[in-house]
Amino acid sequence: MDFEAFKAEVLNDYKLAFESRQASLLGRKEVLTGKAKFGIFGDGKEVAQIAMAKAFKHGDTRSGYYRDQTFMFATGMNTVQQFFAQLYAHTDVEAEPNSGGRSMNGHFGSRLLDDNGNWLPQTDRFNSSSDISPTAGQMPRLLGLALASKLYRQNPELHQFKDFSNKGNEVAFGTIGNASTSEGGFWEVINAAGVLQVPMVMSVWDDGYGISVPAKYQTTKENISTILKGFNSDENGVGVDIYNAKGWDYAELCRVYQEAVEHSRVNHRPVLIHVNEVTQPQGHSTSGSHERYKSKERLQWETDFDCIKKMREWIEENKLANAKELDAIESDAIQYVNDSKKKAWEAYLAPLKQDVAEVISVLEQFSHPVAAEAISDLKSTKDAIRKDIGMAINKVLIATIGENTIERQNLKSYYKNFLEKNFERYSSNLHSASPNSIDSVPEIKAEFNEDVIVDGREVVLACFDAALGRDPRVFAFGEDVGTIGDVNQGFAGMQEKYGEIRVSDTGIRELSIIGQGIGAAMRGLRPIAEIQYLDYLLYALQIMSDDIATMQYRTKGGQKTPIIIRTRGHRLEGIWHSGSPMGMIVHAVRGMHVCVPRNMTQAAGMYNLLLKADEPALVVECLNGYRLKEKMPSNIGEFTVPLGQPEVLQEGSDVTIVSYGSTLRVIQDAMKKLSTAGISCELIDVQTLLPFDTKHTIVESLKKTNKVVFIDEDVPGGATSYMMQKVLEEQNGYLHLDAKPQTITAKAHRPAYGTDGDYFSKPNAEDIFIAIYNMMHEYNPTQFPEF
Ligand SMILES: Cc1ncc(C[n+]2csc(CCOP(=O)(O)OP(=O)(O)O)c2C)c(N)n1
Ligand SMILES: [Mg+2]
Repeated sequence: MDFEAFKAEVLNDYKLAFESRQASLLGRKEVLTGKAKFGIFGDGKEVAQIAMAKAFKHGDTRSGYYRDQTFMFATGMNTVQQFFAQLYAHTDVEAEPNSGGRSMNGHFGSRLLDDNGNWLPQTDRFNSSSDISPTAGQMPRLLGLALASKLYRQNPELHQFKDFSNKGNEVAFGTIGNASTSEGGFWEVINAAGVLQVPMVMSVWDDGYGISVPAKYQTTKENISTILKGFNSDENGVGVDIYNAKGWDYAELCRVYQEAVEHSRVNHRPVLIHVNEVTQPQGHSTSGSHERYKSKERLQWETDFDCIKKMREWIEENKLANAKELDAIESDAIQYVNDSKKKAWEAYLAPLKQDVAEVISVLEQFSHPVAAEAISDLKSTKDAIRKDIGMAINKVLIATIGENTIERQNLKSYYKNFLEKNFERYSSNLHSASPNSIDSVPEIKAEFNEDVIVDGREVVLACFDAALGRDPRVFAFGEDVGTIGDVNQGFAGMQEKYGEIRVSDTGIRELSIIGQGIGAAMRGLRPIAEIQYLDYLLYALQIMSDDIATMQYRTKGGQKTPIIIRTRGHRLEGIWHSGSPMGMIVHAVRGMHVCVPRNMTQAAGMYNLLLKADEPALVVECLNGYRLKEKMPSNIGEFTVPLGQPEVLQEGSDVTIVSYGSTLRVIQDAMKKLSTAGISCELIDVQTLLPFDTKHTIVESLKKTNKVVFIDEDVPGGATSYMMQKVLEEQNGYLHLDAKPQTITAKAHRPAYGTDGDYFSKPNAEDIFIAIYNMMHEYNPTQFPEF
């Protein structure tokens, strides 16, 4: 590069850094003057991020946190105007592409999907996964984003997917604050990246604090790179290579990033860059001031070592520009940021003003004095928002209850429309709406040419074999999944057949197993991430809830992660091998699907469907079902079980029983006993808890039996209550009841060990018999005398 070009690049970098700083300063003002609710900014981290952006290439991807605005500006993934649009919570994704106004400011992400939910290419542009607030929550996903490059490089069958990867030459860039490295997920992912040897560049912005808590309370020896030294690669070349740079040293940062990223990209090596001596000029966020907890000396040091001040000094020392030239750059930057902010605010206000004007014209039709009051409320509210409109409309509707006028009809229909529009703004995109959503996959029934009876585990094995054979993007991993083909042999022989890159063992690290899947799925692959037992899903439930379940929603349809999580649960033995905490799970993961197949054939049909669709799901197989005999479908790789469609397993006339999973077999046992007592039950397997009976078929059974019992192995008030709400409230099942609806569940504790532990802790056939018999006794004591 010649001197002039070099000089121009440096000055452009300075301009960018200065603009970003202005955005932080102005952003804080916007919050303090009430135009935005909360602000968290990247001041103090500008120069390091510019250095990072220089090493970031098309196809690369970021998984970071709320300090990265400068990086987003430098890569063009955000403009300053878009940054302000997010601060104001502008709901239009054109104006605010990160989240469509759904995430607080500084939560970045690029659009990975088109308006129909289909993948956009990734290799011809810069990419960023979308940020979440839980500290270190970006780590699990980062591992998968990096792992995808390894798969794309090592599996030649994947080289055809050029939109996602150029033979695995892409690097995944992570960023994290120093204090957040205290989180378990950070350590788990650093170790896993070292084991996997994936191209991951982890930057730590070390400003010495996590809100008010200094490094002394966060990090052993107060230095993350010192204590990570043992990860450095050894003579075998394996490890996580650690680099250091000072946050105010532009030249050093540029050099370190070039070297570290190149090393990672070429050698597929994880690296960590500890960016030390970073400042926080405005403190942590708009929630408080740092003068409360930083010493005078520290505050003075932060002023002296401010990265922008230092960069300016360096430019002057090296005679790349003089003070006058730099002043001009600064005043241009100030002007530009001011203009961007203004444009963002006006664009944010314009549709609101329009909505206010529109509702006023509807309210003006009323002669009622309360309408005039509502109009004047709206007119006098400075920068009225949609909440003000909702309040004004209801003020009038409440005051005019009973007046069946045309104006009131108009206002009611206006209100309905208003709610629909705001549903789109604030509640849409919880799930995929793409042509590959679960609802668009056609049902193909299982076929059985001749009766081939096998162990259940052979059915899932054949399903996975077909999936791996059909699609090179499918890969499976988890504890014991590789060499032995999972603890129940569902992948037996698959590693030998398809290679270690497709079917692999992982360390014992549930959180990052899921992260591995999340990130890889975001880069076009089809991971089947296995959690050995449902009882250990809790280690991963946080990231399922915070990252997977929110992804479509928090990006307003801009990103997706079609990960399939496979696990096994329900009845077996002991406190940690027989769990069925389905209520906890379905409440934590709205935004995902939760399948609870009663046997391996149903499970296989669900896997087949999920692999054709593009949505994330959890499949809980029955832990006690692998050795039970099932018929092997002849179209094992093809047939699908649609989600959200219950199946009536046995018809009956007296009581409807709604259940799922392993409990169904216990119920069937109880039903035999009930039929000897003259009680006929209809047994319904819901098959999936999310979605739940989307066509409202269960209520049809209640119309016939007028009695309903919900049974499972969860705690009292767990998933049975969830099912009850769905059927009685959502489906209006209460209209058809002649007896109190009931739930039969496990006890509130986890099951004790042994057969008797199971018998007395979980619902057994006798419990079920007595509960249902008593229901019939109450309903007709003559026919069914006291038990
Ligand atoms: C799991 C979790 N715990 C607590 C918080 C609240 N919180 C937000 S930022 C933060 C401090 C993070 O400090 P650091 O990682 O050093 O990043 P910095 O803000 O200093 O750049 C905390 C405790 C959170 N967001 N998530
Ligand atoms: Mg910090």
